[in-house]
Amino acid sequence: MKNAKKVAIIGVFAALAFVVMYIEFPIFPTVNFLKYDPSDILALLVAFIYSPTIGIIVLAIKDILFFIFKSGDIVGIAMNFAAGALFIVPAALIYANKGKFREILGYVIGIVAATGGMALLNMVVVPYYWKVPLSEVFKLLPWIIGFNAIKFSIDSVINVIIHKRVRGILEPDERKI
Ligand code: RBF
Repeated sequence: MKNAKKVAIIGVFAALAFVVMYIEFPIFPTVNFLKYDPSDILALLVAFIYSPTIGIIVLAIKDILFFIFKSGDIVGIAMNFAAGALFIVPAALIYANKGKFREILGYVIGIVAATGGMALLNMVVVPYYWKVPLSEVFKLLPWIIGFNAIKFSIDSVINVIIHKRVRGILEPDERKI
C-alpha cells in the first residue's frame, strides 16, 4: 500500500473510532466503570484488511484523542487500549486472510486473550484505582470477565457481518481476484 493511502486510512479510521467511542455505556451496573463502545471494531477492521500494526496505530490515536477531548482519565484509557490490543492483535494474526475457519478461531482466541488478560490487569489496577482491597476485586471478577467476553463477542459478530463489505469498498481491485 502506498504511504499516502496508509496515512489517509489511519486518519479516517482513527477519527471514526474516536467519534463512535462517545457512544460508550455500561453493560452491568455493578461494574459501571466498564463501558461498552464500538470503536474497537474500526481498529479491528483495518487490522484485518491491512495489518495488525495499522490496527494498533488506529487504536492508539483513537484513545489519545478520547483522553484529550473527553475522558481525561489515563487509567481508563490505558485499560481500554490494553483490552483492544489484547483482542485485535491475536485475532488479526490468526485470521491473516486465511478463510472463515481462521477468522472464527481468531475471534475466539482474541476474546479469550482479552478476557483473561484484562481479568489479571484489573486485579492489579482496580485496588489502586478504587482504593479497595483485592478481596473486593475478586467479588467483581465474574462481572469483569462477563463484560470483556460480551464486549468482544459483540465486536466479533459485527466484524463478521461487515468486514468483507468494507474490504470491498477499500480495496475494490482485490474483489476481482
Ligand atoms: N475496558 C475494557 O474493555 N476492559 C476492561 O477490563 C477494562 N477495565 C477497566 C478498569 C478500570 C479501573 C477503568 C477505569 C477502565 C477500564 N476499562 C476497561 C475501560 C473502560 O471500559 C472505558 O473504555 C474507559 O474508562 C474510557 O471511558
